[in-house]
Amino acid sequence: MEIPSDVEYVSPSAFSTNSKITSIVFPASVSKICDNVCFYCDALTSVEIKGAELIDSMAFDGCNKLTDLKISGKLKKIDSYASAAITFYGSKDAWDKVEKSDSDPFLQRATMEFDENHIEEVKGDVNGDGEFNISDVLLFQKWLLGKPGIELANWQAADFTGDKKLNVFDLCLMKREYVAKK
Ligand SMILES: [Ca+2]
Ligand SMILES: [Ca+2]
Repeated sequence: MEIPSDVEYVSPSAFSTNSKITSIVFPASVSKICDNVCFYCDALTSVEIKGAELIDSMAFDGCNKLTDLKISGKLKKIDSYASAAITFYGSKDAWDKVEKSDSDPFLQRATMEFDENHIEEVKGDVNGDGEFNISDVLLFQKWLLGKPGIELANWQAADFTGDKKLNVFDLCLMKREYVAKK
């Protein structure tokens, strides 16, 4: 399941003991993975955490099938009981700086993969600098007007309508999103 990208908070134990969910994507807007959020989700195999700074205790405790856990490079602290195979969107150095328990058996067992080149996708961030702001709106507008030499680093970020095409409808939604964000 994909949690909508405007959700900022998922409460502790939100999916606890759910045996139907097989995958969960926590959007970049969710800054904290609360305790027990997926406690004993025994069908869960993959989780992607796009922006959280904290993974609280027992968030994935008892998720025995969870073998694919992708974690944002923004992570600062991971409490006990993560999982078997972790992909961290950052360097090994950054991972070493994450506050964690060295005696956590789950972390000790985990196989780590470091994906330093992963770009956290930020909706609207067409120039790919990691933030959505007025310069993205102006860039996209110029691109739509066909100004020469204008390139979008990440065109998908502008596809607000989700139809894999870019046009004025996307620009309208982008502007609305920009105004709402301010
Ligand atoms: Ca940007
Ligand atoms: Ca579109």
